[in-house]
Amino acid sequence: MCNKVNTICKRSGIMLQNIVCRFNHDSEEYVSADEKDQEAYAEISNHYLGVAVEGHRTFVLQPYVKWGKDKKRNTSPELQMAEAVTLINTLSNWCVVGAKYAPLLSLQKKHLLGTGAMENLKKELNNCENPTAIFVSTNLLKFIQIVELEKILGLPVYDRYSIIIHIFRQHAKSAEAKLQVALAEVPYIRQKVFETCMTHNGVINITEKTKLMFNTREKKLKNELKKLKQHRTIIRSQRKKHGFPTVAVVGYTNSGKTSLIKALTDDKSLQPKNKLFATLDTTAHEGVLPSTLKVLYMDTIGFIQDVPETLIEPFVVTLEDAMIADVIIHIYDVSHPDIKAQYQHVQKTIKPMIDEAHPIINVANKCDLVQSDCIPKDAIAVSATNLTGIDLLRLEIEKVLLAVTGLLRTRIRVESGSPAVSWLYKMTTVTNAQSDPNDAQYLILEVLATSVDIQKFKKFLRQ
Ligand SMILES: Nc1nc2c(ncn2[C@@H]2O[C@H](COP(=O)(O)OP(=O)(O)OP(=O)(O)O)[C@@H](O)[C@H]2O)c(=O)[nH]1
Ligand SMILES: [Mg+2]
Repeated sequence: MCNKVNTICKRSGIMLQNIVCRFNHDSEEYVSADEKDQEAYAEISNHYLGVAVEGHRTFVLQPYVKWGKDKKRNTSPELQMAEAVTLINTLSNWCVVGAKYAPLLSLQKKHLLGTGAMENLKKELNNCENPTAIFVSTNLLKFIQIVELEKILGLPVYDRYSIIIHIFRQHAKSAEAKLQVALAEVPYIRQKVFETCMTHNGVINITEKTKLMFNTREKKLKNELKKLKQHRTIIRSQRKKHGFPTVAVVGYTNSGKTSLIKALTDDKSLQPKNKLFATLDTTAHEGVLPSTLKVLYMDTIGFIQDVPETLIEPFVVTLEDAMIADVIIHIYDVSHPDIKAQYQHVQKTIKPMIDEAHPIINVANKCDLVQSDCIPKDAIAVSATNLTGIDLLRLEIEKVLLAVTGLLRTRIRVESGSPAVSWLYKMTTVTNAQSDPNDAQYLILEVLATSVDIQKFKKFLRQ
């Protein structure tokens, strides 16, 4: 349920100047102690990002550029609007009470809209039932645009960056995700403070101490993340040592990554949700392939279009970690009307993280919602919720994995109960064991092992 909140335009009034000036110039009080720095930062952060917990009755404004280089060609304003509405509905206690398209020539104008369009917007807001906020669905508004819109419309204004930060904040559970969210918001706040302190001839009137405060915060968060990353690297090398091949599942947000891993592993702890960015952490889940080979599936944060790079940068580091997996599954929602733009966005984002030969399996998920002729030829059709195509996908994963990891199927005859049997069970994947029909004292084991494993086994036998 949406709470009605005070619609006083907080960002454009005296309060803003007070906070920024205090932050910027009362240096001794604010930069001397770490704790005070954090307090000051929290105050500024709340101020610029707005408060989300109480919820908002939101009016969504979807701007789009009609022509020129900024026109988006692989999607449509309707599809962008649908995503904007989903973003708002993802936030607890937020709902959409009205929506409007804004065809523009550029997104750079001080008031964003022309005079006529602004008057129309005001009328629509008046006809709306108690709107308490406006979401302008563009990646990043300039501070002056936010201030002007708030002044004219009398409601707090959010852009995609700030809305996604609020979603991240609500969904971050682990220490790492919380640090990543904290880091992701710093560039936003810093830019807004800088823009606030810009004189009309474009000079940023800001003290070195203020700059230092942002840099220090950023550095501290990065260091803490680095420590967590080192820990993850150790875990990863242990995984490698124990020979678990890894499969990273990547894709647009809400495409069904978590559902797919749940279907492949039957891991009850996984909770797919009909929300954007339900998953923020990269987590590993054990599954078994048809040959009994054990494999680790990595669940990852979803992608989204039209957000500034600084917002996802802290998460890219974790994503890059997942991308060293032996195989990558790119899953997409084949029933989504914006499938083309979503697919291209994910491909474009992962490309710099992997080399060209890296094996990728395309999975067209939610095939239960479309006709079979809608499935692209180069993809495996799957329904993660009703398990269609999951067995076929497992076979494909195994085929690709065996090819990239150099694992070979080998039959080895060993004496039953001998140390050689234990060695093979410990060091390789035994997929089948039968007693030798010619001599019951012996076993014939089918194993998956690399040529290096086989050399090691031969050495072991010679000892
Ligand atoms: N009809 C249908 N719905 C599906 C299928 N797979 C997933 N869903 C639904 O799609 C929604 C999103 O699923 P998730 O598995 O959480 O998607 P995700 O990609 O992990 O999403 P994020 O972590 O938020 O990026 C949930 O409501 C699922 O029940 C499918 O094959 N068919
Ligand atoms: Mg998920």
